[in-house]
Amino acid sequence: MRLWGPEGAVEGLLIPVLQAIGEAWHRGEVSVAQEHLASTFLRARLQELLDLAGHPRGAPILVTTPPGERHEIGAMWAAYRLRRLGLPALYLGTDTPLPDLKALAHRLGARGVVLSVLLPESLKALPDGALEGLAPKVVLGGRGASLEEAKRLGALFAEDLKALEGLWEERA
Ligand code: B12
Repeated sequence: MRLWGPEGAVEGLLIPVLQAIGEAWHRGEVSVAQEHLASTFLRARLQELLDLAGHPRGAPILVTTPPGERHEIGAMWAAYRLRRLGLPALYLGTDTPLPDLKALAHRLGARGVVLSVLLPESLKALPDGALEGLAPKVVLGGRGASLEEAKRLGALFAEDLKALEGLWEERA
């Protein structure tokens, strides 16, 4: 971690290792227990980084995944990248029901919601306009998201994490 720096270690080592173990699980070469061990280790490191990035004040950005989506690393990494910019990103965990997300966003006065999507099916299951009005800005990203789906659902699309960062430049 020290030699690579935190971001180098996550992007250059931890995420590729998780991907390799996850792919091996998908091929049936690695057990559920082994995959859980690797995911739990990586999740703990990402949580540490999130904590180290501080707890900026202000209207939060809620980061989660859509209903049915339990791939969590992309969401945690997106939350960290926003936090590192001084933005109050709150990682909620995965698979959040939309009515609950909307209620929490309104209660906290959130400036936005960010959804990390790896399974395209999790978006296909949602009706047109399902993300409209969740928060002032709703952003979809990740390999399972697309501009077309974002438009259909009433959200913005960020092609990658750099684009996501650019969407919050005003730092209200
Ligand atoms: C690890 C993994 C798992 C783990 C998840 C562990 C966990 N706790 O998160 C386990 C084993 C549980 C799992 C389960 C499943 N998985 Co899986 N999984 C993976 C794997 C290997 C890595 C995913 C990951 O976490 N990557 C880490 C992230 C950070 O990397 P990334 O996805 O490249 O993210 C980058 C960008 O997408 C982007 N990004 C990510 N989020 C966001 C958000 C925003 C806003 C922005 C701007 C950018 C952004 O930035 C990231 C960094 O550059 C992928 C294959 C792969 N090689 O990627 C399959 C994969 C995603 N899984 C897949 C599938 C099918 C499943 C299951 C349905 C399998 C099953 N039959 O049960 C279940 C679904 C569970 C569910 N309901 O969500 C498929 C999806 C196929 C598809 N439909 O397109 C994949 C692609 C595997 C494959 N080759 O088929 N999986």
